[in-house]
Amino acid sequence: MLLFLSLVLLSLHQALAAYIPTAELVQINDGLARRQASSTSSTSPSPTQKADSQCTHGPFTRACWGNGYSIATNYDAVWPNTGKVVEYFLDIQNASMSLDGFSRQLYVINGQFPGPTITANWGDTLRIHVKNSLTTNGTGIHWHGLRQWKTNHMDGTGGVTECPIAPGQSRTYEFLCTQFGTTWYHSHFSSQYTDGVVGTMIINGPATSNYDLDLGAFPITDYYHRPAFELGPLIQNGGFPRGPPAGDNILINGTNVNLNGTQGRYSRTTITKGKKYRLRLINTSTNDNFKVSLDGHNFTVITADFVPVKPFTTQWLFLGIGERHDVIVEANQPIDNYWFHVVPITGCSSNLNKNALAIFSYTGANSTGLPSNATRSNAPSGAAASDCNDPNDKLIPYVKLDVPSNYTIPASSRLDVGFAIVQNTAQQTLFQWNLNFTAMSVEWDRPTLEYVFNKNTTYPPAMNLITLPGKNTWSYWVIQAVPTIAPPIPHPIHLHGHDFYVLGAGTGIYNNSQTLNYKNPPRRDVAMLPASGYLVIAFITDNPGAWLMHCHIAWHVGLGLAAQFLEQADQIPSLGIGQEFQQGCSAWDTYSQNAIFHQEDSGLRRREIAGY
Ligand SMILES: *[C@@H]1O[C@H](CO)[C@@H](O)[C@H](O)[C@H]1NC(C)=O
Ligand SMILES: *[C@@H]1O[C@H](CO)[C@@H](O)[C@H](O)[C@H]1NC(C)=O
Ligand SMILES: *[C@@H]1O[C@H](CO)[C@@H](O)[C@H](O)[C@H]1NC(C)=O
Ligand SMILES: *[C@@H]1O[C@H](CO)[C@@H](O)[C@H](O)[C@H]1NC(C)=O
Ligand SMILES: *[C@@H]1O[C@H](CO)[C@@H](O)[C@H](O)[C@H]1NC(C)=O
Ligand SMILES: *[C@@H]1O[C@H](CO)[C@@H](O)[C@H](O)[C@H]1NC(C)=O
Ligand SMILES: *[C@@H]1O[C@H](CO)[C@@H](O)[C@H](O)[C@H]1NC(C)=O
Ligand SMILES: *[C@@H]1O[C@H](CO)[C@@H](O)[C@H](O)[C@H]1NC(C)=O
Ligand SMILES: *[C@@H]1O[C@H](CO)[C@@H](O)[C@H](O)[C@H]1NC(C)=O
Ligand SMILES: *[C@@H]1O[C@H](CO)[C@@H](O)[C@H](O)[C@H]1NC(C)=O
Ligand SMILES: *[C@@H]1O[C@H](CO)[C@@H](O)[C@H](O)[C@H]1NC(C)=O
Ligand SMILES: *[C@@H]1O[C@H](CO)[C@@H](O)[C@H](O)[C@H]1NC(C)=O
Ligand SMILES: [Cu+2]
Repeated sequence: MLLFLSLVLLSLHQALAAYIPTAELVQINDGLARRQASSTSSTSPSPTQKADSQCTHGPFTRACWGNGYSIATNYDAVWPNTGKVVEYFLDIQNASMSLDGFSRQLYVINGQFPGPTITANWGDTLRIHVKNSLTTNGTGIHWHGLRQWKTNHMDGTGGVTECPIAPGQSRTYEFLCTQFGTTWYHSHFSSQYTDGVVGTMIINGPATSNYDLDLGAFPITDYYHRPAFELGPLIQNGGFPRGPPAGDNILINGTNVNLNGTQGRYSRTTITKGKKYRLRLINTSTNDNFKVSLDGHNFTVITADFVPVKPFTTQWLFLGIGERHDVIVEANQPIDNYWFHVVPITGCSSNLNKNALAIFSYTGANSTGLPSNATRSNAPSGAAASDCNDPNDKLIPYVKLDVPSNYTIPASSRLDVGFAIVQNTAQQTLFQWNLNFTAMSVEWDRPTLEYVFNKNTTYPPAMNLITLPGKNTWSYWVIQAVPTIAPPIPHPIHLHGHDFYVLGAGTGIYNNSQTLNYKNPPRRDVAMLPASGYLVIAFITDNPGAWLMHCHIAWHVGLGLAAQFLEQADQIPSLGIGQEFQQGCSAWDTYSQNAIFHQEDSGLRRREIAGY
């Protein structure tokens, strides 16, 4: 009883703390003023705004949410549970499509690319039915950045948290939206997402800056005219000795004109002068890092991945693969058409040497016309053009959380990134990327969770498994790109199951003398490991499960650049996730016995060298 009471008091306290957004952010409104103003724009009359007593979410009170939740809520600790179930049906199909004037076979969701935007509110439960209508591939959907608190088996990572979904089979993924913001979902079955199995996700919640309208998700990706299942083995067998091939195009919100501009179409977004818009930028690339900008307009950045940040303004914004930034765009320029630029960064791994364009059209401008040169701004030059680091010093989380600094990172926490060329038993040359000297490879029919359920701790070395048995223990890692064993390119490092803390990133070898930021460092689920540099991250072991950590360059994870953390394994059986897991594996076992095609890469690598 006493425990119950103190829990109630604790949550009341948290709710109240969450209720009062810190003032620097919102110019809050009263009901009357809100009705008078027509826009949140600073160019229209903007009376001093105050939140109503309920702190209701609205254009002038984006920091509010309701029921005691607001932008000040630490969603790692507390979140609403609306009891509402939002259901989606995703059918993964094999279809011939032309996205940029070039027709090819793609694997797409419900016949569209990108797949449908999955939308829910903070605290809703998503129930998503995924059907595999492909005939010769398994599949599985990973909900990128979703914490999957106590629902590790919903993480959609074949060979780690599930057996792939066999052709003709379905799986229902169900999980609570404890976070809010913008993300994407994609197949984690080898490099299948490169061939189209990608969609966007929006979980509505509060924001650190006001805006009138939400333009929704704006995914940007490199695009290949050859299938990933053709390129992958070539890359692995040394067919491209100087690195993976350049993409053929960049798709912005699913479309673009072809390289010579003769076919296809530009993405066009309509905006109205005087309004402020929220635009959700998502980098869903396979290989290329970009910078983006909109001619004549600034971006006010309000999130880094899911994590709300103190707003900051910039003209050009870097976006690593898997990274998201929600930005506010104020339509405060003369009515016209404006180019939106996507510039691959030469200093990064990007091989594309072509910039891509989309159009933002003001209402009243020629809705079929192209922007005139007069409005065009220059692409970044000099150092800015080759800088592919995250703007970590600007990514200041709105909810301030610190990391204990009374800890010296031991040498055993260093995970080296390396590259190797090896030969398998068939005397084939194989390119590998490795983390801590192992190129990870999973076995689709023996996912990590199966080892856990069988209490089998004889993990093959190729699983690259790191056990984290402690509960609520801080875990610190130095991801180190070693110049002598790896080509000097940056890697976007992604961790499942956590928003991690970015304590530091820089060039050179980390040796405990570099300054780390323990006070409210950036938190996010993807961070750039600089070329020949280090990335220091931390997280708390508060989410039992097997969580993959990998480079999000699809070719690199395909060649093994990954490890997995097995967190609090002894707690996993009590999560009650065993039965669904077993059903998926039975269906996969039946299919895979007679399958025509077999695993060619990490799954995430070539099977014959698993165990290396
Ligand atoms: C897609 O369709 C093509 C042509 O019918 C077929 O060759 C291929 O195996 C199919 N792929 C999958 C994954 O179902
Ligand atoms: C997936 O299907 C494609 C053919 O559509 C095939 O080339 C590839 O090997 C298949 N991959 C796996 C792992 O089944
Ligand atoms: C433009 O590119 C397409 C392939 O993307 C090609 O088929 C076409 O011939 C090219 N046209 C011109 C005028 O170069
Ligand atoms: C992206 O494309 C979809 C589908 O065509 C469209 O509904 C949406 O408005 C576009 N988003 C933006 C920001 O232009
Ligand atoms: C996407 O990420 C990749 C790899 O980190 C990067 O090369 C590319 O520039 C990013 N794209 C955008 C639009 O920022
Ligand atoms: C963009 O931001 C810069 C620097 O803060 C500022 O000088 C400029 O006026 C802004 N431009 C627009 C169009 O808001
Ligand atoms: C709008 O742009 C199209 C394409 O450039 C052009 O053909 C048309 O004449 C323009 N319309 C007006 C009213 O300027
Ligand atoms: C716009 O600029 C491009 C590149 O600088 C040039 O090729 C083109 O002729 C210009 N167009 C106009 C209408 O000035
Ligand atoms: C670090 O400090 C925290 C309290 O701030 C304490 O709980 C923890 O035990 C300390 N850790 C070490 C390694 O001294
Ligand atoms: C444990 O896993 C290893 C590696 O996959 C396997 O060889 C062994 O048979 C398993 N042991 C049991 C008891 O299942
Ligand atoms: C890294 O690899 C070494 C050598 O295989 C191993 O001893 C060590 O435990 C690994 N590190 C972690 C964190 O698992
Ligand atoms: C640690 O690294 C820094 C930066 O590369 C270097 O200046 C310093 O000499 C190194 N210290 C030691 C003890 O190796
Ligand atoms: Cu990489």
